[in-house]
Amino acid sequence: MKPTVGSTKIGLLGLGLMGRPMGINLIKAGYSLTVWNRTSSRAGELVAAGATLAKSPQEVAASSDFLLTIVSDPPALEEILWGPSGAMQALQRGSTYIDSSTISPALARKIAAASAERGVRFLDAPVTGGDWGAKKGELIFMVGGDADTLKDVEPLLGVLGKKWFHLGPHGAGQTVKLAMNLILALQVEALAEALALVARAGLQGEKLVEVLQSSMARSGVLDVKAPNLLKGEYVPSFPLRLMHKDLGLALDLANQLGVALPATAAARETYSYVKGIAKEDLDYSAVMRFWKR
Ligand code: NA7
Repeated sequence: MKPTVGSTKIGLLGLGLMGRPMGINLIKAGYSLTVWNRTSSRAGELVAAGATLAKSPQEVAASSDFLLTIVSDPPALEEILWGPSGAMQALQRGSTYIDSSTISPALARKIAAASAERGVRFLDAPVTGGDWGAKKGELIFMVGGDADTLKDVEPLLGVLGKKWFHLGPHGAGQTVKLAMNLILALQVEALAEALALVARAGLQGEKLVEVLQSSMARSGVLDVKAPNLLKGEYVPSFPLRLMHKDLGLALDLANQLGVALPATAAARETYSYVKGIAKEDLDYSAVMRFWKR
């Protein structure tokens, strides 16, 4: 089944930094949307825009042709799928389920198997682009699962994002997402280290960034995050607690596959330290605080 504006019913579970703007874009595109969030007060903006607020994940799944989930981590996703009033028991035969949370490839495969038992097509489709990408409808999806299913959901992905990649069977989207996030984490940590060195030498960090941006070391993520590090302002776009979670998931996967990730393991210690001292929710660029002890 392909989504059709006006008649297709979409369900959305998870209204965090990412889920809320994704929901707004679906409504703006004309889709009928039912939502649920553990903290129901976060649904206010979506309800005002025309979404229906359901009482449980089960209620959302029961009324959806397409279900989309985007919650923090594997335990959160297991809770909304298999906890009391969970969505899995109510997913409709013939419906399609897309999960855009970043979770383990193993959990993605477990969900794919449970969905198949119910006659439901599943895709793991984690995203990159941060909350600004979600707001602008410019996310990038990394997709694992059946190519025909992906073809059918392209109209929905086109509302939420600007590009999608079919990367292989179930779990492939999550595997590539974890590999990508470890690169982002290491790049930002490397910039923080270099800024600490330059500052201790009595030089201005701005000068280092200026040189970087003209050199082979330039990158999109450094362009976006360098101002945060220079100003010491870390309003969450992609929260440090979630990057820390992703580094843990990458290390777990590496352990299962027998691959050494020494730089990732070291970086996770730095992110762990900052997560431990942070009193509020911070962007992952706050890894700089490791050097501001
Ligand atoms: P946020 O802004 O931290 O939002 C997380 C969402 O997950 C939010 O809706 C939470 O509900 C929900 N959540 C967390 N734990 C649970 C449990 N146990 N049960 C139900 N719902 C839960 O994250 P983002 O939107 O930035 O990111 C979402 C995903 O995309 C994540 O995997 C990233 O790595 C990528 P709450 O509002 O706290 O009640």
